[in-house]
Amino acid sequence: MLKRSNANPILTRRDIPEIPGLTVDVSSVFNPGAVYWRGKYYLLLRVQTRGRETRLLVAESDDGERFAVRSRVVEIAGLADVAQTIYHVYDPRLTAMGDACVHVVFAADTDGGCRLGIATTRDFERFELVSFGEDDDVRNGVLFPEKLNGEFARLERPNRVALDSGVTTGSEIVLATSNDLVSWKTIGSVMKGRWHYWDELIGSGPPPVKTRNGWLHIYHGVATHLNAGIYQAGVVLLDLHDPAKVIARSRNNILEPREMYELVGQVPNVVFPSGMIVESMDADGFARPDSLVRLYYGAADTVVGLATCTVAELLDACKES
Ligand code: BMA
Repeated sequence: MLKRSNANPILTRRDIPEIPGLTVDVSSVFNPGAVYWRGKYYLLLRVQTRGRETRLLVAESDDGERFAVRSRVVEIAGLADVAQTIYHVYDPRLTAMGDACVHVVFAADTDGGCRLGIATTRDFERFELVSFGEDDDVRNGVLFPEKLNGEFARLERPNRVALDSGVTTGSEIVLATSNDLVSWKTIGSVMKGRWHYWDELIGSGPPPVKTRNGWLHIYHGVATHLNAGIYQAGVVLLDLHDPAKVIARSRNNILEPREMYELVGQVPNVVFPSGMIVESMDADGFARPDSLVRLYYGAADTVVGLATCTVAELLDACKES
């Protein structure tokens, strides 16, 4: 159903400009956040150096497929003041709050585990820290594009499953709400991994998109029973008024590693959906069923891929049970 772009991978390490001391002969670029904002497509890229340090870089485009990467590393004002030692800032997810601003929800590795931070930009030049989580080990945070029942809402994935490799991951997505984007309260479970099937471990992909049928949400699932983990994408439909309620969930994955650049790389067998741009919304802000969807994903933790479909196709995939 999802069609890969003929230009895939749309970004590789060769597209990353050399910034002395910061991005020289980098190893990889993957897991981008994506948004269409004031007439342009933006990606916020996770770039990894040969020192295995992580940098965020902005890429922009007029057509959603050919991106130019800016020769500047994103700095988040205020992040240096956080009391915890931050090793990596990565996997940013972008949410436009109407025309006012774009929020970035990012993961950050600290000594105490993974934290979620939120930064805001109005121009993709300056990014300012809004909040940084204190003690929850959590990843894959995505913000809804509007307040729900008067509050900000986000999906997040607590890290509670310890793998033999020493990595802590998770198999549940929960809903949290906040008045100020700073203190978050967990409301409850949204969905859990399905053991023995394609999505044993799960985490949100891009932020949910509003349709007349519900919040359309693409997530990643990991099959752990096949020796090494396989990362795939799936889709779920959440209730418009109570997004902790799942209306329908895809039985099959909708994108899995098949192309060489998805099968081979720093981490083999990974498609990691992280950005989703819906072309056409109606006057009330709902995605049109016939609208084109652009899904941006990291492939094998090495390059960026693009795949397209329509909103209606994603809704159909949810119903298949
Ligand atoms: C997850 C995250 C992602 C990564 C994926 C595959 O746990 O760390 O950033 O793409 O693993 O390695």
